[in-house]
Amino acid sequence: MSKIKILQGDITKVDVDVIVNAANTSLLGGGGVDGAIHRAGGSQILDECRDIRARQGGCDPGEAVITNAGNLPAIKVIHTVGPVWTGDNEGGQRAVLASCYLESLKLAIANNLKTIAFPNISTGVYRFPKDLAAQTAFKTVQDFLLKNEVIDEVIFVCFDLENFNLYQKLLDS
Ligand code: AR6
Repeated sequence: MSKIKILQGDITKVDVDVIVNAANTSLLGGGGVDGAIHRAGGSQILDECRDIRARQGGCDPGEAVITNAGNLPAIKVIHTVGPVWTGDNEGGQRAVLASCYLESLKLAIANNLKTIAFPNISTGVYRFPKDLAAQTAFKTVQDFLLKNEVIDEVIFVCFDLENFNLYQKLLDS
């Protein structure tokens, strides 16, 4: 059975070991899924993001950092920063997006977290084309799971129907 699942809904409600946040380089919160996670999780998450900023500055695109999950059902939140789409993959944005998924999975394993939920990173405010983002995310996770047996479950949590349908097609193929 596949370890990859898809869901349509709100990632803040998903009961897994770790949920991933589509943050920005400041780590200080924002709109979209970032705003939803900070609102639902409470101030503990922002406090820890501030500590990380004090230690290492923010978080570069394609990198990931981890905090506790405050009031969320998950144990931890991994904050990763997706690429801003500027057209034509000119800045290697596809590789940066793949790196978001890969670094998040590695960080989950390093923290002994075995079930992980991802939002559709960069497909909101950062305007990454949804089909290209879905292909990139799905392939990166699929390849990772072939080589790493530690992760038990990866859930792609799609907020909108368009993304859900794209992931459904990838899962069926
Ligand atoms: N649960 C799951 N997915 C969600 C939720 C939710 N509660 N809310 C929105 N989405 P975005 P980005 C979906 O804009 O494009 C923030 O301000 C949304 O429909 O949240 O990576 C950050 O601070 C879309 O498919 O993130 C950054 O400044 C996906 O999450 C910037 O936005 C990502 O949309 C990051 O932009």
